[in-house]
Amino acid sequence: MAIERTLSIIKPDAVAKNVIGQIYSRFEGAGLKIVAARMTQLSRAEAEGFYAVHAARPFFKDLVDFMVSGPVMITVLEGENAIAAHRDLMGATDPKKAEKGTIRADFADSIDANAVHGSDAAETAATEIAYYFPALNVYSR
Ligand code: RTP
Ligand code: MG
Repeated sequence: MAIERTLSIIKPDAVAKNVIGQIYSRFEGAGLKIVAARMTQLSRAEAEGFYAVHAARPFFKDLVDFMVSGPVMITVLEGENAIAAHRDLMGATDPKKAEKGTIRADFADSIDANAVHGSDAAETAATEIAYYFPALNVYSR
C-alpha cells in the first residue's frame, strides 16, 4: 500500500451548509490526515486554471460560476492509497448516482453543487497540490 497525497476541496455549497467538520470527520475516520489547509474564495482566474482540463466542456462556465460563488476549504490529505480512498468517500460526480453513505449522496444537491472535489490520479494530485500549495507549508506527521 502506497502512502499518497491528494487534493481535497470542500466546495461553496458544503461550506455554506456548515458541514466542513462532518466531511473532515469522514476523512479522518478513513485514516486520511490533513497535512495542509487553506480557506479561500477563488478568483475566476484561479477556478478557470484549476479546471482548465474542462475548458471546452459545455458545463465549464457553470462550474466556474459555482466554484467562485463562496469560500472553499482546500486541504491536502495524506494516507494509504489516499487518492482512491478519498474518491470512494466522495461518491459519484452526480449525487443522484452516488452510493448511499458517500459525501455526495449525503450532502450534495446536484451535479453542479456537488460538495467536494478530489484529485483523480497521481499526476493530477501532484499538479493540483502544487497549484494551491506552492510553498513548503505541508506538514507530514
Ligand atoms: P471534481 O473534479 O470536482 O472532483 O469532480 P469529478 O472528478 O467527480 O468530475 P469531473 O468530470 O472532473 O467534473 C468536474 C465538475 O464539473 C461538473 N460537471 N458537470 N453537467 C455535467 O455533465 C457535468 N459533468 C461534470 C461537476 O460539478 C464536477 O464535479
Ligand atoms: Mg475531476
